[in-house]
Amino acid sequence: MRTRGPTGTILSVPAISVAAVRILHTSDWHLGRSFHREGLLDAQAAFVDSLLETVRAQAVDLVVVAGDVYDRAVPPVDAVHLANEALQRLAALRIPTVITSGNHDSASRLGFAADLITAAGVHLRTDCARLSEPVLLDDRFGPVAVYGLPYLEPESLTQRWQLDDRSHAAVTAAAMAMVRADLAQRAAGTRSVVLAHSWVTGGTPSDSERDISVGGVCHVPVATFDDLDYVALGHLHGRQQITPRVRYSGSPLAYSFSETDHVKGSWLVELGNDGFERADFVAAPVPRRLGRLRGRLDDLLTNSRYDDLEDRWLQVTLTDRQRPRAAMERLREGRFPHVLMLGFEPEGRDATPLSSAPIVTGRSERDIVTDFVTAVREVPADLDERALLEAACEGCRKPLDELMLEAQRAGAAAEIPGAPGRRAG
Ligand SMILES: [Mn+2]
Repeated sequence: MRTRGPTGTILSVPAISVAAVRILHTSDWHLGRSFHREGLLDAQAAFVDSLLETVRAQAVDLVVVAGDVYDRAVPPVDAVHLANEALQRLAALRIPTVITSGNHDSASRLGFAADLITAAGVHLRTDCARLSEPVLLDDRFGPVAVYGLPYLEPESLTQRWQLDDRSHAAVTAAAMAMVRADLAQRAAGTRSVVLAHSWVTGGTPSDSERDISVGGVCHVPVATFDDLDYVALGHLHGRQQITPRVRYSGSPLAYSFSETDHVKGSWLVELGNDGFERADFVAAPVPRRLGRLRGRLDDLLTNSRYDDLEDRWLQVTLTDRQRPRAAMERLREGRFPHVLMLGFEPEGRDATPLSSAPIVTGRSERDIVTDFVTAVREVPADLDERALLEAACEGCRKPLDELMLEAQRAGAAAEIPGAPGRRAG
């Protein structure tokens, strides 16, 4: 393979020779992401350790990461350190690695010094101009060409590539035409692998992918990837196969409670003489299992049915008719220390939203607020609470000038926003 160096010099990178191609397919690391305020960096580091262990134990020849290395365009420093460590360890093992940018990555930042890093066997494919330039491997059956498609943004590429249709399907089809043009020039029997960060029609999303649909229709038909030996997809966070040769590895960790039942990890793919032979799933370490609980607080705190959930990260929905006081504290201190999300869906409550107009028209403020308390709590305000509500209504009714006068008397005029004499800065 010949690649253009940063100053226009031609660097020669020889094809990598292996016995039979074994590819480890992963994606959507989202380094730097947390889970409902729980830091995940240690869990992400444990995944990187397990990935390296798999590479060694399974004699992997090629690692591919199909986008969303980072969670954000400007990732936190410790996430950059972890990515740096992962690449250094892969390079030290002399395992060729192809990494593309996803919709969460900044292509320019992830692709920093890509030409220099290529020399170490790590191929950062973040530039659309280079998507038809494959990384080449050789095994005893011949060459394998690996094309990395960065996330293709319809907004910017439709004009650049002069396409009629501004959609993910159109830009991906255009990119694949370039890949096929390159492939057609290569030796007969060259096997092909493509990395893409797309939502292929038929794929199932979860709650943790960022919407990819801005700028056009979001789905890409699977036929766009016909005739390739393997397509390593990223973007959807659940592992799934669209066809045996077109798969999502999913994210290595769960990033939303909608992924409670997911099995996380990577695909270990083998290519033989005729291309795709098999794919086996390699599970990733689980930092803490997820769980979802629903019921009345007292039952959740006492029923032995929930023993198995005590140590999990939990999403809890309480169904008590009356919203219990200090529910989060009671759940965490009483039994489930790792509750991360708490919701209320009272039993028997009519879920149909009411129009507020008939409830408030022609009624006193005091009646409206006391009714509101009864409606949300199902218990009317007691005498002390009524007095507080009354005082609050009274406070709201006082004219502003009266409030300011009181404040001036208290020598605190500057504390009232917008009060005369208050100066900006
Ligand atoms: Mn993602």
